[in-house]
Amino acid sequence: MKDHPFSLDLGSDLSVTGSGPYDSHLVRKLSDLRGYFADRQAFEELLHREDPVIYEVLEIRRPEVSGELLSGLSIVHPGRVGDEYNMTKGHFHSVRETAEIYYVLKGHGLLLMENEAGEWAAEEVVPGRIVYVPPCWAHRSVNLALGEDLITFFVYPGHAGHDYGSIASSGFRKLVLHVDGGYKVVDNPAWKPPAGPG
Ligand code: S6P
Ligand code: ZN
Repeated sequence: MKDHPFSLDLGSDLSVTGSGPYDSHLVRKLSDLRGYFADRQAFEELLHREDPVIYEVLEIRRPEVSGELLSGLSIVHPGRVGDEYNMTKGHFHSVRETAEIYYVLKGHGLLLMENEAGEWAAEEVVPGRIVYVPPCWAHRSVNLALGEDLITFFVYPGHAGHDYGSIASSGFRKLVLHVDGGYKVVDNPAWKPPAGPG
């Protein structure tokens, strides 16, 4: 873990294979994402043929306490499962009152967001754009470019934590599909309200 001031060069450290300044490297393959894509049949057919890496996360480790900032690179590889673009699992922060910033370095994508009051947002991004994810909004990165990685640099509070369970059981309210040569944000027919406490 880095505990002195440090700097890094995002311009030259984009390569996942290089040693880089990152402390951890998380790889999410298709088989890790069962239940996340809407077209279950397309998922199983693809998985039967291969188990591609869908996304990777490179993190700069710091203590997970308030006052710290956690940061790193999120890399969503291009591809689709059925008509649905490759995407991250998506999550709320366990401590709902924590925000996040994404700075887009490469590619073309959507930051899909929703909150528990039923609002949703889809910010289309290209390199140079920043997305501010407010406290209490779940967020997911979607790669819209079929031939290129979507690479973002993220920063969020050290004590935020991750709640994957809510999205794993309810899904996002919206799906991002490839339709007629472009993308379309549509209602998720399988979305269900989160189970209440108890
Ligand atoms: C963490 C931040 C990102 C995501 C990454 C992968 O709060 O939002 O680092 O972890 O984009 O997405 P996910 O939903 O699998 O964590
Ligand atoms: Zn987050």
